[in-house]
Amino acid sequence: MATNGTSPKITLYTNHGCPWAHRAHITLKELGLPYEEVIIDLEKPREPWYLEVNPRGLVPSIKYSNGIIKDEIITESAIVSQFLADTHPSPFLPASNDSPTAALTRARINFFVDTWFTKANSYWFNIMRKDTEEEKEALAKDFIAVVEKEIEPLLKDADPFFGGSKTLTFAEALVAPFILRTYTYSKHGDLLPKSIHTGFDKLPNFSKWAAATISHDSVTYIWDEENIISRTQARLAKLKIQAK
Ligand SMILES: N[C@@H](CCC(=O)N[C@@H](CS)C(=O)NCC(=O)O)C(=O)O
Repeated sequence: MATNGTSPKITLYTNHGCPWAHRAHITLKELGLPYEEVIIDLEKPREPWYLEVNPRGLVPSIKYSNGIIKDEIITESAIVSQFLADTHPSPFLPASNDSPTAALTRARINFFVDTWFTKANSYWFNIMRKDTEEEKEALAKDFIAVVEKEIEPLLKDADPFFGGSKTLTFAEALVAPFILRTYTYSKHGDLLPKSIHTGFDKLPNFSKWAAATISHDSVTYIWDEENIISRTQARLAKLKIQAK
């Protein structure tokens, strides 16, 4: 069993518009860990002090102390979330020696997250970048087909969360920021075709799981929908101009 030492002191370097940083917010909230946040302005070049924290200049990063560990910096969203979950074992991500089936639970979660990111996640951003409605609709169809083939079967026992869990898990923490953006951009504004959420609604396992996930308090508490939609519209317009 990992040792927690005394209660931790955590600083999260973040930006509320970043889906990768959103993973760390969900994890911290779900584990019930208090933290201080430092917002990094991603519109400006990173200041030298932040490049000392994270030489890659990306968010999220954390600084973590617990009486045994002193002011250690951890970077990369999946590693940050994994570190927090492993240091504070709970049903969110059981420690591998917690029970005879815990290692299997972890393997299933890892496979689900891997499947979302290797098979499905790139679609929504690629769809947004297409110029015509026809191109967007064609790729949206492929996206729905991939989710139906690859993701829907992995959610057969979701109740409502991954693997039959009644509470949010590490699987949701890593994918929820992207599911939330996909639904939001398809339902509101003009970033993604409406056919995406109507297509997803026809997938019984996925739609039930996604509805529970994207309405969960740990997922929504830093979410500022209007601001994120308008920033994404501006970023996309800039990318399209650069591509010409
Ligand atoms: N692989 C990184 C990706 C993090 C990332 O791309 N963060 C973006 C914001 S969403 C960032 O910090 N970008 C800095 C920049 O664009 O200058 C992770 O998972 O933490």
